[in-house]
Formats: sequence, C-alpha cells, structure tokens
Amino acid sequence: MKIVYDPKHVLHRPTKEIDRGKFIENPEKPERIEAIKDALIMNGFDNIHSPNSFPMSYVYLVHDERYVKWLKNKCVSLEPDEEYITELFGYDLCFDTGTPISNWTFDAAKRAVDVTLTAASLLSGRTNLVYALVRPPGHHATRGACGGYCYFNNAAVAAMYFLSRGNADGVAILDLDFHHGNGTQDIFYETDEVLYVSIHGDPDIFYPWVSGRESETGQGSGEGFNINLPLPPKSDWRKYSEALEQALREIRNYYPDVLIVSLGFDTNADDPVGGFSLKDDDYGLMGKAISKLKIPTLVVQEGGYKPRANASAAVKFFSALV
Ligand code: OKP
Ligand code: ZN
Repeated sequence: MKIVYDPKHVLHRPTKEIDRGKFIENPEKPERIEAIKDALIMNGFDNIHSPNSFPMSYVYLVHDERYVKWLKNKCVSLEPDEEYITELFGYDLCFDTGTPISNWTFDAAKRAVDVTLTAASLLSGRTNLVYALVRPPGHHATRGACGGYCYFNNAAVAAMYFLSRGNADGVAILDLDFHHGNGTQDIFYETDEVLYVSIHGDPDIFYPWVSGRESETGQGSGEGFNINLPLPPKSDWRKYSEALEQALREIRNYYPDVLIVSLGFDTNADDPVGGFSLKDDDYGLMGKAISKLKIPTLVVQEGGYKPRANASAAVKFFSALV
C-alpha cells in the first residue's frame, strides 16, 4: 500500500467552534492524523509519498469559482491568529459554525486536494491500494460552500480526476465516516457516473441533519445512484455489517473501475463526536469485506476525533485491506 501524506497539515489548527451558541474546542486537530501516521509506520506501512502540486483547474472540476474566490479572499483578509466563524443563518458561503476560517485555511485545503490527487495518480496496474492520509476532511463541502470542518471535497475532486482522465467511466464512493457526506451526495446527485453509497448515523439525530435519508436516491440520470444507509445511535458491528454487506452488493452491481472510500474512524465506540459502537477488531472485518471487491481503491481520510482510537482502527483496517 502507498500512503500520501503532507507534514504541513499541522499548520491547519482550527481551535474553536460554536455549538448551540457556545464556543467549544474544535476536535479537528493535527494529532488525529499524526497518530495514524505513526501507528502505520510502526506496523510496517512505511511507503509514504509526499504530494505534488496540482493546478487549481482540478479544484474547479468540483467547486464554483464564486466559492473558491470567496474562501481565498476571506483567508487573505485575516490576521495570522484570527479565526473567522460564520454567523448562523449567515449570508456567506459556509453552512455551519463548526468550520472556522483562518489565514492558512485555503492553503491547507488546497494541500489536502494535492495529497488526494497525488494518491489518485499513484493508483495504477501494480498499485491497487493508495491511502490519502489527509486533513482537513472533505465530504461535507458542497460545490459552493464549506461546512463540517470541510473546505474542498477531496474525494469528489479525486472522482472527477478519474473520470476526466478517461480511464474510468464509473466511480463508486463508499462513505464510511460516521456522518452523512452531504457535500459528496450533492455534487454527484444528478449523475450516473458516480455511485455514492453512505453508512452513517441517522440524520434525524446527528449532524448534518439536512440530508442522509434513505429516500434520497438521486435525480435525473442520477436516479438510483445515491444510496443512503442510516443507522440508529449505538449501532454495533452486528447492525453495521448488514449495512456494509448491502453497500458492497450495490457497489459490485455497479461494476466501478475505481472505488473511493471516504474513511472516518468516528464510528468508533470511543469517538467523542460520533455515536456508533464499533470496536477495534471491527475495522479489520471492515477492511477484509472491502478487499473482497477486488477493485482498485483510493482511501481518503475523513473524520475520527480520538487520535489513539484512530491509530488502532487504521492499523486493523489496512492490515486487513491490503
Ligand atoms: C465532520 B466529519 C456545529 C456542530 C458541528 C460537526 C461535526 C462534523 C463532522 N455547531 N459538528 O464528518 O467527521
Ligand atoms: Zn464524521
């Protein structure tokens, strides 16, 4: 397995967010990814590559110019230690109060895209598994707005990269983060070129609330190519594995040329943000089940907020997936 990683992600340090009117500590911290990197190296996964820089045109395959310019201008306008948080029901291009913007945010988000695209470009005949170990995450970012700690939708840009290179005419995205990837769903809602399948906490109860229901199945030529599998709070492997089997069946029937896994470890019982009850060993079973698809796979890191839990889950997951 090849891993792509950018040490400069540590310069992206959101400190706070507003939750129900109160400032709280922002859990999207550098340690999340550092812990995974260290544990993988200790377990022999040491084929780590640095990212190459890709032109902004790749970001524009997914995101609106209006949004990209707004984010850039916002970042440039801030002092080095300043954090901008949108007003709730604001008039800007951020849809929640959990996603602060600082002087460095644009560069951090662009570098995460570079890591993901570098990983995508390394996927080839011999190398059928590449891991983009990135933050900030991406799956909540829509074409035109940031939110949920996400600024650019890394997985979506990778999907567009595969399609635009012409060597894939079907890409499946399996979103295993605890939260529904409203951004990824939105971006590909009306196309059959990308199958989006997500297992996540029931949005009646959990963020992002506005999407992730079973009834959201796609639109126009995308009808049938969006599959949501919401699960109740505290779901354990018994429940989760049923949903996973269904997800993998759908993916198999789609015959994708490439699989992108949006991987979040916030499904872990110990995670402070998510609400499922998965255990370390379950991530081994998860990796094993996905490996049976035998489809070239790009894994893109999304959430997971307890560094030590992330680390052990990642080791189990990748040991089984390779
Ligand atoms: C991101 B990812 C807003 C609270 C927002 C956001 C959780 C985002 C999870 N006041 N909490 O999918 O892991
Ligand atoms: Zn999440």
